[in-house]
Amino acid sequence: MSDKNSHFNSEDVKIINTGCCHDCGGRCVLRAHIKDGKIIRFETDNSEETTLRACMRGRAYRQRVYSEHRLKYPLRRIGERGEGKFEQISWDEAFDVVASKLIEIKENYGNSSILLMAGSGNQGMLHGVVPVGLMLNQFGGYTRFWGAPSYEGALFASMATYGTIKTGNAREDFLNTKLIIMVGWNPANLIWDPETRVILAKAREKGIRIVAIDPIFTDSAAIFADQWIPIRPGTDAAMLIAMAYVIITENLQDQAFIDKYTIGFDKYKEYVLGHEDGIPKTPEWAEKITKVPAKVIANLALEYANTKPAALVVGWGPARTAMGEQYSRAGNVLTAITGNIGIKGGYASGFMRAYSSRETIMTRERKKKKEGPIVEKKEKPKPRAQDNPVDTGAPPRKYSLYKLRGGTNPASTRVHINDLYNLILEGRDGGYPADIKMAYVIATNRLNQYCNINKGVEALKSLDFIVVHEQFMTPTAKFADIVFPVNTFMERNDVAVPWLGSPYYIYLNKAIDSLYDTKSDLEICQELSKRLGIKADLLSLPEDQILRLLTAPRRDIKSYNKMKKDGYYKVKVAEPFIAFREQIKDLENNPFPTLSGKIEIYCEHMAELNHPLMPPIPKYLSHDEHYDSPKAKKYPLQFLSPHNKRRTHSSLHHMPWLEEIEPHAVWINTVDALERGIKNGDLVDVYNDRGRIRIPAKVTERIIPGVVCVYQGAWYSPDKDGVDIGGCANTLTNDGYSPGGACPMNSALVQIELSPNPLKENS
Ligand SMILES: Nc1nc2c(c(=O)[nH]1)N[C@H]1C(S)=C(S)[C@@H](COP(=O)(O)OP(=O)(O)OC[C@H]3O[C@@H](n4cnc5c(=O)[nH]c(N)nc54)[C@H](O)[C@@H]3O)O[C@H]1N2
Ligand SMILES: Nc1nc2c(c(=O)[nH]1)N[C@H]1C(S)=C(S)[C@@H](COP(=O)(O)OP(=O)(O)OC[C@H]3O[C@@H](n4cnc5c(=O)[nH]c(N)nc54)[C@H](O)[C@@H]3O)O[C@H]1N2
Ligand code: SF4
Ligand SMILES: [Mo]
Repeated sequence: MSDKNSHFNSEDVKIINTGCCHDCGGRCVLRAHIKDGKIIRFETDNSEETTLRACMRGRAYRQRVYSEHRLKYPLRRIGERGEGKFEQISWDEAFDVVASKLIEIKENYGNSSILLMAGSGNQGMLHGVVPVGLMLNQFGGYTRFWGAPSYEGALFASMATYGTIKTGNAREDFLNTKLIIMVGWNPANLIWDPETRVILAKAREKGIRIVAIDPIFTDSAAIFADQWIPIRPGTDAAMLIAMAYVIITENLQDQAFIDKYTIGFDKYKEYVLGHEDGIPKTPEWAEKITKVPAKVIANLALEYANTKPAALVVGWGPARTAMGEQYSRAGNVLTAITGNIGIKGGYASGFMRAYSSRETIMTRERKKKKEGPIVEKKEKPKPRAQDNPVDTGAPPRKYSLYKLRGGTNPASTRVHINDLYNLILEGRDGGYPADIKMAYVIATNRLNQYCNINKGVEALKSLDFIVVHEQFMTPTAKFADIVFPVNTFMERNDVAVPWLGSPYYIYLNKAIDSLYDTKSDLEICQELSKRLGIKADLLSLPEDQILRLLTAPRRDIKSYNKMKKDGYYKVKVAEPFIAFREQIKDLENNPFPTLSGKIEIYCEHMAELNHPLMPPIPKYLSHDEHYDSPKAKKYPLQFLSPHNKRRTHSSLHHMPWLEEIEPHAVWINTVDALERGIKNGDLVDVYNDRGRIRIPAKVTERIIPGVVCVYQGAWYSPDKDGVDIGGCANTLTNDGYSPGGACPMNSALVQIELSPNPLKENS
């Protein structure tokens, strides 16, 4: 078969347009070259801009598809829970066991005793969690979580400030700005869509000034930035508030914008100037907290206020902390008081989800036709989260912004995603809304990816039954009673929608038959549904038919067939999206979707919630696992666990090509290493009261003193003493959550020492 876009064709090689949709903000094109039923190589998108080029992880994907570690057939546990001992069983047996357990547990304890632990492994519309959610909804429901590990602090702050999560400007608009400030944002390594880093490279070439604020000298700081401002983790709110101090005292705020579009500036001013608590939030005040010199803070404040338009990008990493939403709110407010909202080259910092182009088109169409909702009656709606009967009619969660539409689901039947181990261990007696008996685990390496693994082990061990859909024997799958072996992107059809409203879709055409005795999540749910007595509906249709139904409401896909043929569909966009442009042009007819209709510097709804750690204006707050807490005496190092270029969470573990890119290690500054007698490459123990990991040290100046970093995603692997020699960050992190719902993955305190030398101990 010939293909004009390929340079590598031969008669016996067929090219299938497919893609990769792991959860890294990507969704990228892969063109699989198939020979004798096997993928022999991948190309990626070679078409015109915007390119949907796969990253190195996608390009290396053959090593994952053909990994010897793939799960090959259904498994039943024979050893102790978590021991990892299983026997092969038939699909029929596996389906029978799971269906009968589901029925038994439902009859004896009710649907709320079934906990759905779902994750982001597959971002397609059809596979992964989607069929399981549909099946369990029809089965009477389940207990589910609220809160996303990625961004809950940012989301809460966005809702509180703007009443929506649709903030930011489209990527290409970075080329219209004069200054980009990246706070805790590393798009050189982390994918937000395949084009973001290309745009930033172009911005740099254009001479647009870029500043990076991060405790780590990231690849983004190195590649894109003119200035790197190292900062103590968890203290950015103090820096942003001190910037507001400089702007206010220099009278550089955009007063006309503030008067017209915001409420509560005066209350914020009282706090910033110190009239409220006697502490003026000067750059000198912030220097002591952040370790950023007062002069650097003042200069950046002056630069931001005097350069218009400017884009302040308040990233998610610093919001993945114990007081995450305060930082995000402080950033949002700063963009408002400088009037950088709703304008070309500006950036309404917030959730950081520039919805775009795609939505603009849909909205515009809707307005034009004045025909009401996008989903017409004859079309089957997308499966909706709120269809879970266990949540139906439940009153709102106590500290949610329940008066606002959108954002976090307010049902009080739901438990925070980082609090599920307490839910399992304590149940109703502990004040939780359910007593959990079984976990249904799908597309997540739950144990590995959420905080406090040792507590997680205890919780999973206490359950009656666990079923896991997986492709690999992950640390979580080891705890299953039944493991369903699942196929990969390459072995089924799906459609994926990218993050950030990027204007394109990818169609993942099935490239090869399912390997071994694996099935798709959809096929598994189809079989289970029969045994659960669930009537045929969406789930029973063939893949392509379901995909047509699921994509039907997306009017900007002008040709489904073209999307399927090409493996992608790029939506033509008239102009880049700018959040709140309509509000700024005509506020009267387009109020902000907040309760006041304006940008809320002071949020009355938050004030009503009356939570001591949820002030209605953004504040810098310390907490009990911060650098200045009593715990820091025993555990003086702040621990970060960001995402990195080699991995997508824990999904790409068995890929030697990717391991070569960056060996797993704890990053530690030369000063801290010297103090502890640690040399580059030494094996060290990183520990706190929650656990201990053992990994090599990377001694580097790229991280500031007092801070250490272990990139998330390495597989938890306890030795006989319980020391995690896999070096999983979450062995050390705290399973709490901020008042607004942020997971505090970047707010742990630890100590480091050289690992015991086995040779010495044995002698
Ligand atoms: N310490 C620390 N921890 C973190 C973070 C952090 O910054 N620091 N970040 C958090 C964030 S933002 C996120 S989003 C989470 C992600 O955490 P998870 O959602 O758990 O993501 P993965 O670790 O990639 O695990 C996904 C699993 O799904 C499997 N999988 C892939 N495709 C399929 C499929 O089609 N079907 C099925 N059944 N399984 C499939 C993969 O093999 C993999 O084991 O991690 C969080 N954890
Ligand atoms: N390659 C790759 N790309 C990905 C992912 C992946 O796993 N791999 N995951 C995707 C997913 S699901 C998500 S949610 C996003 C996550 O995207 P982010 O949340 O942006 O990613 P992180 O790497 O956790 O954090 C970004 C930066 O914040 C810094 N940081 C941490 N704490 C602080 C702080 O207190 N202050 C400041 N100023 N900086 C701080 C870290 O050092 C890091 O450089 O990435 C997505 N993209
Ligand atoms: S791993 Fe993420 S960025 Fe890389 S190819 Fe896959 S979807 Fe794209
Ligand atoms: Mo995430």
